[in-house]
Amino acid sequence: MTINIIAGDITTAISDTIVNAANSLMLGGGGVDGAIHRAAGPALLKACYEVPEINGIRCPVGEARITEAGELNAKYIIHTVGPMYYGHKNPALALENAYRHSLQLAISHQCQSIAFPAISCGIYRYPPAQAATIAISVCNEAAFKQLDISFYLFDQSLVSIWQQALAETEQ
Ligand code: AR6
Repeated sequence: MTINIIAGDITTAISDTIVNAANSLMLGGGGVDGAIHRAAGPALLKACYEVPEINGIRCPVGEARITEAGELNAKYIIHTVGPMYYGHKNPALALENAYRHSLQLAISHQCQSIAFPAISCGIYRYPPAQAATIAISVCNEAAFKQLDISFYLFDQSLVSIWQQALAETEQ
């Protein structure tokens, strides 16, 4: 297993699966969600509409859903919904679940590589250092050892924070 930390745009990733930080409706949005939908094209939106919905919810917070990847260099997009940091009663557990369910879906679809953004660290305002610790610790679980995991992080401050969290697990 490898964990790579990359400064850059996740829509440029070449990976079996790319994770989207979506919202529960799963029909696109701002941030990385908007970027992924723009780069993937209309096939991704169509695939999202086909995901079963209950009362406007296709993917509850902390869960994950898988679709095709449209024009992106991936077999699949895994859509997960992180918590809004302010307002969720247990944001740490919800973020942990978002990572774990994404990794489990990747494995159950025979993926060898997976690319993540910093789930919840934008519009949902999760403190990045805490998010990084959770992200790295779930990725290090024994069940995911066979995966090559990459984090695509947009700004340099997040890259340093993720590198620090990774270094702490290697000590
Ligand atoms: N590649 C990699 N990282 C990116 C990219 C990109 N192209 N674009 C933004 N980021 P956010 P959230 C970073 O807000 O906090 C959407 O509207 C960004 O700088 O995209 O989970 C959804 O529909 C930040 O570090 O996701 C939801 O409503 C990180 O990705 C809501 O936002 C996550 O920021 C989800 O909020």
